[in-house]
Amino acid sequence: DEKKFSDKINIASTSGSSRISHSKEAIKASFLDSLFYGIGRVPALATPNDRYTALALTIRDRIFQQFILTTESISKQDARAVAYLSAEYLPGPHLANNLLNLEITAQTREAMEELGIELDDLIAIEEEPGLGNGGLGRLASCYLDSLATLGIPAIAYGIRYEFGIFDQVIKDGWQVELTDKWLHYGNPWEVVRPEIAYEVKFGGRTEHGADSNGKFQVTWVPGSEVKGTAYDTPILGYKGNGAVLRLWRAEAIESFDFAAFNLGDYYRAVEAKMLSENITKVLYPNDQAQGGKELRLKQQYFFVTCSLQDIIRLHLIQGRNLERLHEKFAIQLNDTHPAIAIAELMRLLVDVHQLDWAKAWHITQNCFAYTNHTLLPEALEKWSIPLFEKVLPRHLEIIYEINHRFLEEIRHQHSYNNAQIAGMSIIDESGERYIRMAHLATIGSHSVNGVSAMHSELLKKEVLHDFAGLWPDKFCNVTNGITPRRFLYLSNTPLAELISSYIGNGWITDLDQLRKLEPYADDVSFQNSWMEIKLNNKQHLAALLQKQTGIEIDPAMLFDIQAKRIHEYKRQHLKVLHILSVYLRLKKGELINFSPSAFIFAGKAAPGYIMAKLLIKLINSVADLVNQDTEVNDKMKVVFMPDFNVKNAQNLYPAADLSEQISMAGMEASGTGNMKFSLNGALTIGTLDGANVEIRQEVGEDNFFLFGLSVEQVQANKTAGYQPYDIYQQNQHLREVLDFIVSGALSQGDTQLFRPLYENLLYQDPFMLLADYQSYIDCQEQVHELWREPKEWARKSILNVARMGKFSSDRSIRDYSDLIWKVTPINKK
Ligand code: GP0
Repeated sequence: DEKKFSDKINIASTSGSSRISHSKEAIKASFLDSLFYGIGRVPALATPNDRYTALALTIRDRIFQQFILTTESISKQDARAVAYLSAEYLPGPHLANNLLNLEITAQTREAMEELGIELDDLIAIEEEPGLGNGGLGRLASCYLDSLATLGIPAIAYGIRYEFGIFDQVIKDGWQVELTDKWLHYGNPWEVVRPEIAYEVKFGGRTEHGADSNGKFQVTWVPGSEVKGTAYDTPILGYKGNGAVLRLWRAEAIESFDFAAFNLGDYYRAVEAKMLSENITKVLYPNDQAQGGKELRLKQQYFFVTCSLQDIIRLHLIQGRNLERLHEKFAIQLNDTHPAIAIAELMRLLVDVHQLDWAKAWHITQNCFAYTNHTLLPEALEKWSIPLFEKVLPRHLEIIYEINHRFLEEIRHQHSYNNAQIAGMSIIDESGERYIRMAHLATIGSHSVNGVSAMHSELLKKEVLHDFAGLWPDKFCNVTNGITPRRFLYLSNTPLAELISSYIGNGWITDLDQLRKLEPYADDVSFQNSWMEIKLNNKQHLAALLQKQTGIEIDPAMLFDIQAKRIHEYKRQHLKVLHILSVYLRLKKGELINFSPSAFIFAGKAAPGYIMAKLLIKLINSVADLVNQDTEVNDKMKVVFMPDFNVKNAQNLYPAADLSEQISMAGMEASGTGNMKFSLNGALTIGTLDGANVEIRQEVGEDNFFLFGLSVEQVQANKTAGYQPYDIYQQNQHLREVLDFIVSGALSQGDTQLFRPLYENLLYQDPFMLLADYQSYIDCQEQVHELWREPKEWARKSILNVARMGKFSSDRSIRDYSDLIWKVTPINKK
């Protein structure tokens, strides 16, 4: 029957039918159909959310139309596909982006207008899926956008957290976390696929014995089981192709505790359901740190096994041989969060599909590639053996076997000594025993990459040094990138249109074409239009901030912005020291060449990260003092924008004059916010860290404000026994600034509140703020000097944008495709 059905349908002609056209009239008709028959509403009773949902469904139909065509081409061409495994995604609001990618914004706006609806009101209603913490999750979404745009067959796998990253509100200057309720009003973008579901086992024990044919066989007798169900969100690339974001939700398996239910123990049966669903309840809100939490390990294993079982199913239904899995799938591990996949694929191939170990290992190594995102020691995932054994007893055995074979190899074929072997082992035995996930990922993959040139070098020099010596060819670099669709075209449409009117719109899919702007960098009328757009964007942001915080800022001020997770290594407090230095000097009448500035911060702190939360309080305390002080508040304002997320970010980047990228050198793997600011015409003040190095190379030394110690200098300083207190004593101005923090002036006379921060800086200062302080202050003087030359500033701003081509995520995805995945785009139609 099914054969007949599929034979009867010609997808290309059916989905191209006029019923789903992109005309204004068709959109209007579909909208009303969705409202009436999709959600059963009449206009008089329709709430704003009903209208939003009806439009989302209208657009979703049109996405599926493209999506179906892509899927057809992929299966016809039998192309190699990418499976991207990531515990986090931050797609941002879908509606406006999908309209842009379908190129139907204008007619949709008109269609809505004719119905008396303002499109922007509907766009504003959307709650974004906050399924990630920051850079890492947003990177995954930029990559999915580029995969779809380039037409590379791809499935992105992840977790459908019911509660994503918390909403941040500021109360009395402190961060308060509210639960995210992104699913509260439903999610029109996703489609549940109840028939795509897999069983997931946990705990229990293993049995070793022979099967009925006498073959050695391990059986995992689990302690509990849950089911993972697929929820698909089609992701549309620019002008056409589609990829899918497949997120897994944990549910109770049907048979679960049926016995208890039959006995009348209703509560126990329901409790089992509840416990099963816990696995995908909530995203862990820590950026870069691991707690060793059992539930977190379960989340990781849960989404990994569902994804791998799905990949195997997709492979087998095409009638392919499992031994050729690696020829059809390139599986990318976004950090070590999904690294358990190495052991899980071995288990599926050996225990479930009965392949022999050597064959399974060949397939595994050739499927997987691993991206490392950090050198921070506290962010390198490790699991204590007892915890791991309790949750995944069979995987522990498999990891021991992988490790044993690996250590034998390096001992005998490469004559490594015991100390080196201990350093490279998957098991850390220096104290309590741990599994090092980065080692598992490195050993089980054919490729390991860092996320900027500098980070990839440091990875080889430090964290994975001995592995790089053993397998030099395994290591490579893919510098991060961002999608120009969302982060320029969508969020800064006036600038995008100005650019297109000068150089055409080829840049949207070929960002290097921005170079064609260079000849206009000195063109006065182009400069004027450029800066006028910036000013409008600043007006827009000022209005938003006024609404959010009540603080008024003058759009003519220099907008100096630091927006990213709050972290000591990112040094938001260095920015605070600068602000206080400006404040104190203005008060004394010492600062003459200072142009009025608005200092804007945004970012969330991990709820358990005390120092980061104190930093937010400090910023808001400085804001309170400065903004009330009539002696200075026409020259400076300080604002903390609450709830930094993709939606708010899209309002920040276009309005920035100055981008703060001031982490201690060697700490920020890449950064991607740095790219978003620069692509929107902000100049960067930054250290030689992560991708800043490459941004400076591209835009030119003269168009980048550089300060601070280099990585080598940081290391030399540390070796020499860094003494922040000496710097404090030697620099009188710095001393005044630091002492001001604990003077009580910021805290109604309380001299204790900020003391932990102050003492940390004076006596430890692990991120060397004091060492970089003077260099930063001096560099800020240069910023202000340039700001007084508006033409020069405009010129540099234009050159920054013109030279950002390298940082398109399209380039990153091409690098991954050529260097690592060996995949090519499909030909459509
Ligand atoms: C790195 F290890 N990053 C981690 C992590 O757990 N979470 C996270 O967001 C970030 C890096 O800090 C980064 O430098 C990088 O650009 C991003 O991953 C994507 O590679 C800051 O954006």
